[in-house]
Amino acid sequence: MAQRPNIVFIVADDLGFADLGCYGGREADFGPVSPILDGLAKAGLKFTQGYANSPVCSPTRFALMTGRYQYRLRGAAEEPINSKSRGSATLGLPPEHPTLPSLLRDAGYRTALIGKWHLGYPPHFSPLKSGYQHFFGPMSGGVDYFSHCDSRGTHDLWQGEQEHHEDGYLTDLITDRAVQWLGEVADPARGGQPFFLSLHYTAPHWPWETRDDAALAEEVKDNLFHLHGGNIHRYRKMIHQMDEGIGRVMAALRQAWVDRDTLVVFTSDNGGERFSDNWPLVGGKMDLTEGGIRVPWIAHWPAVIAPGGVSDQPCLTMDWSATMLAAAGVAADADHPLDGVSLLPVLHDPAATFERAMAWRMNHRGQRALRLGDWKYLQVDGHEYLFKLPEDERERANHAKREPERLAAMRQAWEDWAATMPPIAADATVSLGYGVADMPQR
Ligand SMILES: [Ca+2]
Repeated sequence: MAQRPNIVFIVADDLGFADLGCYGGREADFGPVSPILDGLAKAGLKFTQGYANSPVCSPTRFALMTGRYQYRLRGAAEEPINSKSRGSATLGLPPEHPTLPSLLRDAGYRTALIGKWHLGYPPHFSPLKSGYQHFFGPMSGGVDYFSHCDSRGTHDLWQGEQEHHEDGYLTDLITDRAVQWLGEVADPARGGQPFFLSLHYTAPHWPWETRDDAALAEEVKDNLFHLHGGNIHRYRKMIHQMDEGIGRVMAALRQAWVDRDTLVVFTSDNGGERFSDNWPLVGGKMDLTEGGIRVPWIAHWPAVIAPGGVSDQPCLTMDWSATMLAAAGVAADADHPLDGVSLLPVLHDPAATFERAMAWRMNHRGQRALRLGDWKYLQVDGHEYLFKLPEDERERANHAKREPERLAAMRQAWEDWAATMPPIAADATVSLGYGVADMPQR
């Protein structure tokens, strides 16, 4: 049997489709925003039609952990899980549910989550209860980069299930811990015990703080959404400082002589927020227009992936969960079959694309979406749209009235899919950080 790969799965938080240079992003005033990630894309495979399972944080993370449509779990109906859920026994990832890390752990992988969890609070939920052997990071959806407090002012940095206090800029602390952990697991990995590292940065999520902005922590402590601050310059710097961290992680893999046999995947949990560049897409976080769900996907694995590839394979977050299990030679749990489809054949041969229907729904604004081939069905606030994406990624040319039969067929396909999922719970919440009273919409 071929050697099982190590896996490093990197998630950025609220990073938009075109925020990285390799996805068409502009340079910052200090130069290229993401030279490390651009280099990974160049040396690996870049996906142009990759999506997040949801346009908001925690639902996407449910899908990543389970390899299944997140709608199957009650906690994922929260858009997103908010800090009021602390103490809830319902709103989180049930510990008994098989997960990507638990399946890999049971197959002999060493597992760690370094970074954001956002899938429920202890004592009922935690990374250690769901398959990770090691955890360092915040449990909630957003924390200050310096005080490590959430939007209600509660300190939220953890080492395992113990609260942990440490000074430092969270992006750098996450990088430091990742490099340290890789140092510990590299030798066993070469000896045949591979590792799985989930590296979930909180960057470039609000508040708008770079490494040099410690003084802002006091200013934003009562308004972590930071509605009076931020700008594209600071935002790009936050991405850049995460990119630097990823560079240090890649260097650690090289120094340990495990980079060739390590699958590194990079993505974002949802589309970009207020300072993001989602060009040419419309919408952002919380929207099922492309800007809310289309995200970067970069895969780097020198032993398998030829450099410089670009793939138009449509894919979703949960497909990558299936891909990682397939790469490790690990089967899904029989009682929890995957909705995700392995992309391993595409990693071996980027030309080996296949058809992939993908569906979404949101409580927020009653949104529904289905992508099949070139076409996308979309419903927002009761209005229906039909777009031919390769011709119009910006979703401005609405074919709904011109092609009523196709519209009806795609609506029916969405209904058929939705009938296989539990309905949205009546008490599910939608949390918006801001509205038109805070800043004008387009
Ligand atoms: Ca997010």
